[in-house]
Amino acid sequence: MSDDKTLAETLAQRGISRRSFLKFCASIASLMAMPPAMAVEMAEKLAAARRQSVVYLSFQECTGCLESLTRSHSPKLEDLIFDAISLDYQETLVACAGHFAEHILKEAIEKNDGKFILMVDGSIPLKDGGIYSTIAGRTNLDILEWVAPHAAAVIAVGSCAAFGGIPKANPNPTGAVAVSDIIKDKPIINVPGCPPIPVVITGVIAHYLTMGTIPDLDELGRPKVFFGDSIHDRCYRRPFYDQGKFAKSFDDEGARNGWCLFELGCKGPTTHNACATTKWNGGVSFPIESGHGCLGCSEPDFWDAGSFYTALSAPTKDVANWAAIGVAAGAAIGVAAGIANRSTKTETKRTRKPLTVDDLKGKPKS
Ligand code: FSX
Repeated sequence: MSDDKTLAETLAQRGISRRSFLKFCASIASLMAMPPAMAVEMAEKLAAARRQSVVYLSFQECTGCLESLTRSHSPKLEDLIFDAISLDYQETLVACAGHFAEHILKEAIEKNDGKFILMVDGSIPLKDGGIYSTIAGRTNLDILEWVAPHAAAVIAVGSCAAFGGIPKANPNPTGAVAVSDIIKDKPIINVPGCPPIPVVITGVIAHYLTMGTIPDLDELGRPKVFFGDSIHDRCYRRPFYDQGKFAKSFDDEGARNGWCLFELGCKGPTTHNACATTKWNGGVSFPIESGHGCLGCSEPDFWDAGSFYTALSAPTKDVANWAAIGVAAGAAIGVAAGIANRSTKTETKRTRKPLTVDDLKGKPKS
């Protein structure tokens, strides 16, 4: 699939207009909180770029990450991104099978040694010699340790690759670990979520193509531009939280009025992701907008962090108390997390540490 054409040549060949391309660049620049002028600079750099080789490996996972990436919405940002990269190997999408597929992977590595981006989804099982997930007779560990040293950088796609995810959930029967537990000498960008947001995955690739560097990362290796705010920071139901107005069940008056889902177990206050801003399915909605609390799937060990339907802190007896707690917690979170992040003071946002449950309860982090 790899070729030596520039992106501009590739797009022209595919009948994509300059206007559509500039629109695409403006969307990506906006998504990454760049000033509008950067869209033009991005367009120039991208147009001149050779198609970036990408090798995509899948390990212990459910294929939800790839489904998310490929079933993305219009405008076809992802289609353009796939024009901008040369996806030289992806097991699910590759047309051939067996020895031919193995040959393609080997060829992709040799042809762009030291230059390709390695995308990995799924965790890596280590127990019993890694036998719980093998491809063509090789363990996931063996394949990762073979391919990663030849990559320029690694993108760990999904919570399984980034943090171990559901396969690592207690009692972790396969001894699953994250990519960063194995690979120590390469830049690794974690793009968690179960699955991750498609435009966040492609935004990270676009950043690399445009800047030639990986984006600023938080302490968990996630791009700050997408994971700098909590779901709670950006949630459209946040005013109800601050007013102490909470749905008590999924079918009560509060739920019908669109009140805050905190008491129903929403993990938005401790979860960092862009769902509330980019949304899903073409920007139509996201879980909270659909009436269900956030599960916290982009945080480490989210599956073992308690019931999805238990509130982060114990409910108090009356609404007045909730209002007081809500306003105080809201103010604390607002200051700590920087509601002012919505302004252009992005540096403040990007240096902030992620909130934890202990932050909400006023306990110091251990
Ligand atoms: Fe994990 Fe992805 Fe969840 Fe599934 O590849 S992050 S189980 S959506 O598929 O790895």
